[in-house]
Amino acid sequence: MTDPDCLFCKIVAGDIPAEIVHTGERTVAFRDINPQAPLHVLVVPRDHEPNAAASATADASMFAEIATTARTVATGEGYDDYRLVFNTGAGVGQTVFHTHCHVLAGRPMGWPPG
Ligand code: IU
Repeated sequence: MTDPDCLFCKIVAGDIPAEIVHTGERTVAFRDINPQAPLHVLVVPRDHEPNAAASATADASMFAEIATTARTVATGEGYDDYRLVFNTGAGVGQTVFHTHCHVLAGRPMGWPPG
């Protein structure tokens, strides 16, 4: 399932360039264009869904796969500690409506998040 108007679908398809750091059967990971930490990668499912809740409804195993991909990317770059963020809804800052998991590491992080 893809959406022809979706930016991340175009990145997954290779139609828009991105710095891809990992490709899997069902996920792709690439560096965020506006990094908020020394490591800032987005893990996205290849299948288009507008947010994490919709991806989970479509296929509950997708969360596990995203988490596994995130761990592979973070530990592969030397980070055992990292933060995963799914912004879900414009009200909390989601701007791209294709499910994505932010993988952030490499600096101190406060709690609660802003
Ligand atoms: P958000 O959770 O929807 O706010 O995150 C979208 C992210 O996508 C955000 O961190 C952007 O910097 C990032 N991004 C990108 O990596 N490449 C792009 O071409 C665009 C946004 I537009």
